[in-house]
Amino acid sequence: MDIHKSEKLFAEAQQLLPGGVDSPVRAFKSVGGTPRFIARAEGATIIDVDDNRYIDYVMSWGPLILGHAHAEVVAAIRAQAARGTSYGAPTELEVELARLMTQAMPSLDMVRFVNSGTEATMSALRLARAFTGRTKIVKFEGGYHGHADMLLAQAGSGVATLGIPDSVGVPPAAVADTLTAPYNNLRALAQLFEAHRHQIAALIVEPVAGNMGVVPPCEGFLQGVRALTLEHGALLIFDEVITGFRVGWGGAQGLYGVKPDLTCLGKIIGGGLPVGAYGGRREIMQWVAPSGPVYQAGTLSGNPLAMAAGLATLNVLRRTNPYAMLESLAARLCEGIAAAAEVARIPIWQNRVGSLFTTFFSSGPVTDYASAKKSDTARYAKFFHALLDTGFYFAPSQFEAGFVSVAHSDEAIEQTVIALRRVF
Ligand code: KE4
Repeated sequence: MDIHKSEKLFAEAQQLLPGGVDSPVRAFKSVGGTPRFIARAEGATIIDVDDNRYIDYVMSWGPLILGHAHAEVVAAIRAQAARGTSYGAPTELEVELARLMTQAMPSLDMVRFVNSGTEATMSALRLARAFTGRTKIVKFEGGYHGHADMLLAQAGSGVATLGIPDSVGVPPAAVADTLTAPYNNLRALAQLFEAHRHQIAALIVEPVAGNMGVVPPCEGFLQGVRALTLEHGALLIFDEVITGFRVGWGGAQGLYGVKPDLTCLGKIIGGGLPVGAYGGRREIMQWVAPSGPVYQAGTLSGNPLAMAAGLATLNVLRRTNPYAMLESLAARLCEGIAAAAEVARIPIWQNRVGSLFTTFFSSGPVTDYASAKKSDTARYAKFFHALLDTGFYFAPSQFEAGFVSVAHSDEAIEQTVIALRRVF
């Protein structure tokens, strides 16, 4: 495969951008090799600057549930751009998108739009601390909620990918109030709450973990977390940046029937443009400036161009309800992966929730960060490159999620399954 233009661009990029990228996981550090510079994309296909085509299972890390360059999304962006991209003033689009989201998720009385998942989680935690008057927060080992200082404690995603214990530059004081517990372990969590009675403002959790690779909640785990937070007067924050509108129209809270106090969203609600949001119970959200004393602001928050892309995306999802189709496409893919690995007698463990999946090169079950980290990341790197070299773009890290979109046809899945037999 000729990738000389990517190689040339990567050399140039590394002079101008740290690691040649604008987000660490894109640099292929954990799998090695040269990241592909993408020229254009359509449907489930991305095309690099050397004109190599790939069936894409990263899909911009989740936003593109409808596929790349979906006609209705592109049309909405074009039309809005011609009317202006940002006014720094309220628009009807924000009201429309907020209404759609609050209808989809009953726990959302109100929302505030921001520009990324990171902004959403850091704002939600500031709000939770203000509302409860407490300072400690709880997250799970391997959970990733963006790169705000207080959340870079035993984080997943790129922090796990790069194997850095936590980020330097985060002063100990910034994480002094951040407590961590193992995911899917209610006993450890109960002990943590007991040891810090009346001090914990909130617990933030990925209801389906996506940043240690995909790790679903064990039976009763989310219900147990909900009960513990209620018992101890702490707010429950669902970080649904990945799962929101991904695992169902009502997100993971709809799928598992657990109602959080606050929810963080991103990715799909921006349809590929920068949008994050946090929202929840009216009595809590009223504390957010200017209706309340919790300050949070943003020049481009709720900008009409991004709102138009998010609105178009959610409107198509609501109209077409593609979740059953996404489920069967992803199930076919994972069955194909399992069959190919079986024939090659290579031990893998797969976790999948709807169109969200990860193939762990692990001989045992992966139910938390400790077990995820036992995966053979060198083998994963070989798997990744063998697929990449034959035109299939999987996540360039064992500790990330894979994504199937509406644009992944039966043929695309079939081609992938056939390639997987060779790859294994
Ligand atoms: P952003 O600030 O990257 O928009 O969102 C942060 C975030 C928050 N919560 C969850 C559950 C997330 O998965 C993320 C971001 N996800 C990563 C992929 N694991 C984004 C990709 C990247 O970092 O380049």
